Amino acid sequence: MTKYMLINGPNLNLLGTREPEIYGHETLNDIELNLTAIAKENDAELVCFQSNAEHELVEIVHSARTDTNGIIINPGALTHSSIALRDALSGVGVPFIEVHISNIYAREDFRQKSFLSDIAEGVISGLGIQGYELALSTAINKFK
Ligand code: CA2
Repeated sequence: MTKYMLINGPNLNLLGTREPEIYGHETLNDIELNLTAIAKENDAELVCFQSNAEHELVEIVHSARTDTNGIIINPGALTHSSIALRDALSGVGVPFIEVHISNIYAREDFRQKSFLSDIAEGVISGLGIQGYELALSTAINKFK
């Protein structure tokens, strides 16, 4: 059975509670349940993980090294700052898709630099939470 990981970074546990005009009304739990169902329909396993701590995100990426076919990651604000997360993703060699709910290129200047995009298989930004579904379907089809 193929296995995928959904990783969400800092503050994404707040989805659905504030700033709905930017991040929508759905909670992280809604997203995780929906994606888990999509994975199951495709005979795949999905491991969901969220943390506000950079080191925990690095550790979960390391744990994907031996048995995970692909990673879908919204690194939150660490997108714009974390060389450690970049090195972890590059170090494990597991293909990943970077997802952003908002269009980071239509926001503040500091959001327009990603430390991950150039080593990602692909980037989805600005399609709302549908971006996660598109990323998972692509991962299931592409990373076997
Ligand atoms: O658009 C995205 O998905 C982001 O990765 C979200 C990050 C932001 O720092 C990135 O630049 C773009 C922030 C996540 C914060 O999520 C919240 C959700 C609800 C309420 C408050 C924050």
